[in-house]
Amino acid sequence: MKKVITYGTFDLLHYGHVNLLQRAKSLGDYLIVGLSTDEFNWNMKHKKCYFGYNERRRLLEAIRYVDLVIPEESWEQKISDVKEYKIDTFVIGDDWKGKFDFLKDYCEVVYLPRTPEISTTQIKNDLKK
Ligand code: C2G
Repeated sequence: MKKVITYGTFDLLHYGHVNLLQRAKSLGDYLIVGLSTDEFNWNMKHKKCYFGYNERRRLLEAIRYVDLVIPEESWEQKISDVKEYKIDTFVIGDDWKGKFDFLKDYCEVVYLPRTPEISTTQIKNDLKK
């Protein structure tokens, strides 16, 4: 069984996120999502989420491409996650291109093109108009 992992906040879930998850799953048989906790988002990513961790987790678990959701609590957990879950491929959007190349010592690293013209920030800004 080929196992894939990706990480993110996935707040105000939109089709760009789903496109990423669908392509990530197509690279293997089992997809794990490291979902940024509220604390990690606030303290390390300086993101204030609209939906809390449990709501965001519930939404992700409803997506057919997602097999398991685990908490992302630190930048440093990726290597141990890859080892613990015997991951074959790490996937993330190409806005992160190069940032996780250190994982190449442990698994395949794939940066996928982002879906253009959609982001949580844009949704929030558009709703303010
Ligand atoms: N994404 C995408 N297209 C968009 C928006 C997002 O492909 N229009 C992808 C991102 O590249 C990322 C995933 O969807 O792979 C989740 O996006 P975010 O929730 O914004 O995640 P991010 O804040 O980039 O967190 O340790 C890694 C971080 O947790 C990634």
